[in-house]
Amino acid sequence: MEIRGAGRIAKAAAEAIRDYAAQLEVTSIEEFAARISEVSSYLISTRPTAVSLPNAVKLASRYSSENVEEARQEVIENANAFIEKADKALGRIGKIGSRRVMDGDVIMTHCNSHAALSIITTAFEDGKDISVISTESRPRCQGLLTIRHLNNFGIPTTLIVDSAVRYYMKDVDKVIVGADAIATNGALVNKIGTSQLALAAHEARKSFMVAAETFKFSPSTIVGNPIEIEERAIDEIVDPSILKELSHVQVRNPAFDFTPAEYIDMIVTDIGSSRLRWLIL
Ligand code: RI2
Repeated sequence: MEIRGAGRIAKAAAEAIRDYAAQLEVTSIEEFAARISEVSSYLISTRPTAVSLPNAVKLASRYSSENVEEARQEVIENANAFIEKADKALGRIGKIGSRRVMDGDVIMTHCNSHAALSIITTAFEDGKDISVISTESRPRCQGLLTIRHLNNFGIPTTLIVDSAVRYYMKDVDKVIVGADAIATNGALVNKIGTSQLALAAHEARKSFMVAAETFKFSPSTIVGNPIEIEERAIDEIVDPSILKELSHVQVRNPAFDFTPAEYIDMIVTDIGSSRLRWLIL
């Protein structure tokens, strides 16, 4: 949790692979392969939900040479290419998505998505008179990072508790959120509570937009593999010692939820946006 945001997690993994490959002391290509494979599995195991992480690791750790020095160089170049692409993707998403933001829009966002924020801040910098309603995003309260970021841009922002989402939806024109993963059936996996924003937006006939780099799409869902939802420690919610007195109580803390494609109006990516509810890249 020191690195937040699925995109930043992906970039950090690519940097780790690159730096590891650069300093790796091995005598054979077999040893190089084994060590790269070992560190790749380790990195992937750190966060189970954000598909950007395995996608980044797979793209960064590719090589074809049988020569250690050449293979090392390939990994370094692939990792750098991924990092550069990820940086550019945020700018592209901001440009593409901000075209859909209208002057006067009130935008609701959830958690702390750099991709969603790129759309919002680009629209503001283009001169659009917008304001934002940001959820607190319990239990880690990443909404506090979002309001600080928006405040730095001078964007009028209102912080609300997660349970006030439906109450305020009548004041909203658009919901813009990020993505930890997108399945091939168009379903979104994002921070817990995203699906209640989508449901409330759907009920109130408000537009629901997702901002996601192409490396957030999950290739393994093509063959029906489910996306695992990370369940985090209960001490993020409650002092575990309280539970000692409450023998009939358990606490659950899923970090992400699923939003079905039918509640999503648009997915904005670095290669364009789509109103299609079923996306196959
Ligand atoms: P960007 C975050 O989760 C939030 O769920 C956010 O919507 C999503 O990643 C995408 O964020 P976490 O990975 O990649 O920090 O757009 O737990 O920054």
